Amino acid sequence: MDYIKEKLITIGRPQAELVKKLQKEYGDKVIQEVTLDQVFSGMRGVVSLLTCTSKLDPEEGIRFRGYSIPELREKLPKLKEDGEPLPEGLFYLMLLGELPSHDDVKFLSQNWAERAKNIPPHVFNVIDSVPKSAHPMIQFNVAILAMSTESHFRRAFLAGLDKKEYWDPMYEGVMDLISRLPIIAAYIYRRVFHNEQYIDPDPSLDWAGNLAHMMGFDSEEVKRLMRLYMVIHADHEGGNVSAHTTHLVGSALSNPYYSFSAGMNGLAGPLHGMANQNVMHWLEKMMDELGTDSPTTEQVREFAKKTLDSGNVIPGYGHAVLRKTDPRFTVQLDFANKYIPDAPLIKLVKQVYEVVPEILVQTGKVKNPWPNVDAISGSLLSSYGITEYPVYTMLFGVSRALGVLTQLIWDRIYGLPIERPKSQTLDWFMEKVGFK
Ligand code: FCX
Repeated sequence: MDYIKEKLITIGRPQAELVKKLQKEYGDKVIQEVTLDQVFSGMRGVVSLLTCTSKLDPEEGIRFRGYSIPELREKLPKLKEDGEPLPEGLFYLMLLGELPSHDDVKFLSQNWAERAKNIPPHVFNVIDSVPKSAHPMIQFNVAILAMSTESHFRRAFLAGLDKKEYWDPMYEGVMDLISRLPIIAAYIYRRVFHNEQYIDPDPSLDWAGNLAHMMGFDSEEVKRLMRLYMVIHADHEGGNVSAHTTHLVGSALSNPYYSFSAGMNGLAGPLHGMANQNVMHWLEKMMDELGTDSPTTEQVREFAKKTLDSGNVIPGYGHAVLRKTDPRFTVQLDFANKYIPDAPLIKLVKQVYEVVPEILVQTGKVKNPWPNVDAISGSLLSSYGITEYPVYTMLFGVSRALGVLTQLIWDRIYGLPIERPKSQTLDWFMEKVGFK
């Protein structure tokens, strides 16, 4: 057993006991009242999930096991003093609830590089059988499903493993899956956009650095950006579509591949992870229609208004929980201001930021007029040469694996049951509220 796994269960067993005790002794305590409005507006604010990896504050943004993004950038191990933290360190923090050392992070980089060596050939055959024109998220997802032939969890379940031990094969599957996603994503990227000129992994590199390398970007600058991208997209507490779906499907004791694949189908929706690609389409359409790469701020304002008037959302703006500018947006803007202050796309992102919040406020209905993570991530990638928009959501997905799959291990440590909320008919709701 590797030492991280040993540490996990040493921490996990008492936590699982605590959850059981809490439920047994306080199970009948009322924690919240739910209004009809909450049910009809997508369960906003309804507390119904136990998530340990991260927590989202509407004003302050995401905290991973209590640490904000600026704190993580300071405290998580980096390869170089002026670099970005390694996503391996964030995984360690989310899994074990404590900050890793340099050695812990090195162990994970090496462990994942080793595990990534054994992707079965049929996974690549499955990708190759899908047309290249299919969206990368389709190719990514069929590959994830195809990898489930390797599921430790399914094998252990069929062999009759005691359910208290389910966390163990789940951990193994999650580690395998996370280790392999960069190879899969880079394969799809090179297949679709670089004429199948594949690049072998370099096992001496870190997980995100290796992804940049296999995509064909070997500069330290792109690797640094990739590390940042992989850290900030990793988790956003439990109720967002990709996290909730992964957890829900996992609650049926589906293996990590099935569960994560389900989450990725949710990430591919335009109101969730696909927004990063749609922001780029929106900016491109603006430049096309205006016939210039550098529109005036007034032109940007008019274009945004036109988008709203035509009944469309402005991608990259708004959020179901956040009520301030997303710190994941801010950290990317700081990064751009530091390293590529003159990039034309970043200038455009800033112009949009200048005018869109005010326009959204004027609608009188948008609860959060501020930018989210997707408002800038594509422009940043594009400014560094990763210009192929359709891969942006897939890269988001590679990162999201870190959080949602860590939580899946914890779900099995806690021994959480199959999820089954209650639904009601319209008549029931009408009667309940006394509708006449
Ligand atoms: N542009 C135009 N209208 C918007 C808007 C936007 N950016 N954001 C919200 N609205 C509208 C909603 O469509 C809704 O209109 P309706 O009453 O006519 O149906 C109204 O404002 C109230 O919605 P609100 O409560 O503020 O927002 P929701 O919680 O329902 O939705 C999302 C949140 C994120 C889905 C919404 O703000 C949106 O569609 N944004 C654009 C897409 C986007 O950027 N998604 C990425 C989000 C996130 F960061 C991620 O998951 O990656």
